[in-house]
Amino acid sequence: MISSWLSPLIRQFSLICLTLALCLSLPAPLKASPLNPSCPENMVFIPSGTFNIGSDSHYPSERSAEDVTVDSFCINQYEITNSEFAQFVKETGYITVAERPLSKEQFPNLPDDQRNPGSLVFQMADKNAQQVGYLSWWKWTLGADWQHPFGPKSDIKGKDKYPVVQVSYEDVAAYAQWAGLSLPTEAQWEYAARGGLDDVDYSWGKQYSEKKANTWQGIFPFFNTKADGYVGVAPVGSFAPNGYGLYDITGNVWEWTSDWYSVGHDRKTHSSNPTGPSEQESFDPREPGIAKHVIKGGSYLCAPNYCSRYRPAARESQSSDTGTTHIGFRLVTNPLSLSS
Ligand SMILES: [Ca+2]
Ligand SMILES: [Ca+2]
Repeated sequence: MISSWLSPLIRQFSLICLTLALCLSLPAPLKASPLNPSCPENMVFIPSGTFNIGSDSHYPSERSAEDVTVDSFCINQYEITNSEFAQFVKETGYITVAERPLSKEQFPNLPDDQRNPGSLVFQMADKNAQQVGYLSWWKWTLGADWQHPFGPKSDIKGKDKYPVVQVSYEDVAAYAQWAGLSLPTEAQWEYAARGGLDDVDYSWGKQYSEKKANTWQGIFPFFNTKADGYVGVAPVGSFAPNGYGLYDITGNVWEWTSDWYSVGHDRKTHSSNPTGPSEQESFDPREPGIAKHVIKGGSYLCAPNYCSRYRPAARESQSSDTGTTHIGFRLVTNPLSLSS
């Protein structure tokens, strides 16, 4: 998703800054949910089971569908919100990748205006344009970060219950460490997203509905009819939950998983609790040489004419050092960990 010339720069910088994440405070003990003692607060218990991961009837990246088994686990009921991420930053002083400048020592040949902190921001195309270049709707924007998702003139005031965005994989992994939780594997995420429904395309059933999740109606990226009530991000829980009680598991914002990306599921090494390929095996033919993670669920930018990935089986690759205005996350934990 990020421009190929830009990604290596940010990637190198992220690795240098990795030590920040390792200096975080130890996680606080998890408190059990009063409604579901097997899981921490704000999490839902997902029973173990076998399901058909992937799809043979959609994008090639979803093939081949195969049965896998996952153990029981707990998963956040909602996408992690601005309020929750703010608490993490308040307690740890964590600085996200998008907030870090690129130093002259690290990038001596980089022009000054490209060394300032920033991130990628979605920009709608001119509705009168006949066509636009692939991914041209992503604009590198100085000053864009989780507190200013669309640049310095934007903010998150009054948006405590909106999902946090502009967070890289490094950022969400740091949050998970602080919270004492984990990023879901792709298999865990997809199993939970199905909500107990197998052999259907959507987390709510067989047919697409513009009322079931925050997606894009109209012709992407030219115009959005707002038929579902939201042109952009919606507060978490604005749409009905799936069969497991999970809100916005498809749509609203994409969600990071711990799996490295490769095309299809053939590189999954086993059928029980699969974890995907290794970092060295990660491969996206659109940007070879850049290891990427799997993101799931689609977002408010996914439309029937482009990126119809508001389905549990759908998947996309994302440079691990890059957040955008439409990627967030939720976390998981093992129910047995609560006994400690
Ligand atoms: Ca929408
Ligand atoms: Ca989502």
